[in-house]
Amino acid sequence: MTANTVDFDASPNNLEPFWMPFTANRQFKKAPRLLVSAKDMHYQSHDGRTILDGTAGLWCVNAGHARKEIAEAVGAQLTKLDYAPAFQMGHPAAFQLSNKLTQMLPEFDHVFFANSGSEAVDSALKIALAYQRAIGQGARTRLIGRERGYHGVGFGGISVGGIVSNRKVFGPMLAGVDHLPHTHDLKRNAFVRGLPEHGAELADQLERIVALHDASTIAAVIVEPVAGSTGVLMPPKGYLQKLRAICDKYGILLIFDEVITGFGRLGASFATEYFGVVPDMITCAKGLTNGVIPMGAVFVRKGIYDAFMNAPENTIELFHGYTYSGNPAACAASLAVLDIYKRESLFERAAELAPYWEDAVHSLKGTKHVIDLRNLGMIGAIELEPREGKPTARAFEAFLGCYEKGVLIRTTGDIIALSPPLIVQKTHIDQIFDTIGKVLKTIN
Ligand code: PXG
Ligand code: PLP
Repeated sequence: MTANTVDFDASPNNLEPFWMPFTANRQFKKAPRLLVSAKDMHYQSHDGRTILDGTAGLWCVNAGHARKEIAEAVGAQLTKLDYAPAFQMGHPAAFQLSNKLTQMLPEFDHVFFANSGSEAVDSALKIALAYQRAIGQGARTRLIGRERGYHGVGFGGISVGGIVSNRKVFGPMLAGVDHLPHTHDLKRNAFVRGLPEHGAELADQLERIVALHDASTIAAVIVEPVAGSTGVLMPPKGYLQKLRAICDKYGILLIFDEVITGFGRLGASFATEYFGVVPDMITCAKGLTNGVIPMGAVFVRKGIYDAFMNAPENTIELFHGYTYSGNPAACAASLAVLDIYKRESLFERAAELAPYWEDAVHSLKGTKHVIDLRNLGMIGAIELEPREGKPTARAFEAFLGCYEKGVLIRTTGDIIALSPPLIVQKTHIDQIFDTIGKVLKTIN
């Protein structure tokens, strides 16, 4: 090697240069957990162990790991057309995918592509502002999120989001944002199966926000139909319907962030179908490609796109987009996984398994440290009593304990969140909850 060449193979096993996302880097690098291969419901770790995936990666591998059909479709796409400019040019797969996606949700007639959930959220917020302006409501610039909401990590997403640690060190963020209260209420709703009975009235807080700022200043409300990242909070019965009614009353757009609930997680295509509540926009990502190629998307309800189409035909209607909007390989992955979802009826399968899953979640009632159990579709949550003076420590020990015993779970704060691939078998479900139950008994 001469002085001015770089040896790209130097120290390939040095863990240091990678600044890992949402990770305790120093702790991890002292005792790393590397996943080196995956198939269907299982990972293999670098130290040769088989790990059952209780979390579909990060809520994204809904059709299970290493699906051959997806790999082949992506490979074929890369060989045929690797990349096409996204602005003022097109390629067939992006149009094909938009058609397939809008067929899934008849009230929505256009799709905007991004590369992650965070970008989908930023795109939706920008479309909301631009739409209000396009219909002569340009004073509507306020965006309303919710406490404990997670909408990714862009400045738009953390502004409307409500997770304190994701916001507090990043300055003032977007101006003119306000937040609804969260709906978590252990006093009234602990250990409820499915949707909580109490709390629909919390949607009326939107009336107070409207009274404070005036409806004429509010562009959109964004919520997760089921809050995932914050630790799985189900909407109280009637809550989403009330939000929809209040938004309608005041001309406010309603955005459902379905990055987690989209593509079968609840045993329906999307939460909008599951709850029978139709928002004005839906953001999605994750299950859109089975997680294998980054992609996000925004569905817009009929009429929204049309409102942008009034200027002369040679004008760009929306000054927004990404180098990789509708990336060919991502489109190919998505088309292939949509085929799998349909062919294997995975959304229906999730609905059929949901009662078994519910019983398995609630079988942990009475287990040491457990203060609440929650479930909906193929989502489960186990809330632990935080260790005195050391919040999150107990749940992280449970995570490590389960990993040691060959089950991947996910923790956030002192809540264990579970979301297996939708190909999960009953024996896997038993293994997940047996393991968690055993581990909880052994930790302090
Ligand atoms: N909105 C919602 C509702 C999400 O759940 C995002 C936006 C952002 O997506 P991207 O692709 O930018 O990460 C998400 C992502 C967890 C966990 O452990 C959840 C997410 C991401 C990573 C971890 O709960 N959700
Ligand atoms: N930064 C610079 C300097 C760029 O040229 C671009 C895109 O051309 C971006 C950021 C945005 O990148 P992307 O389109 O991948 O979001």
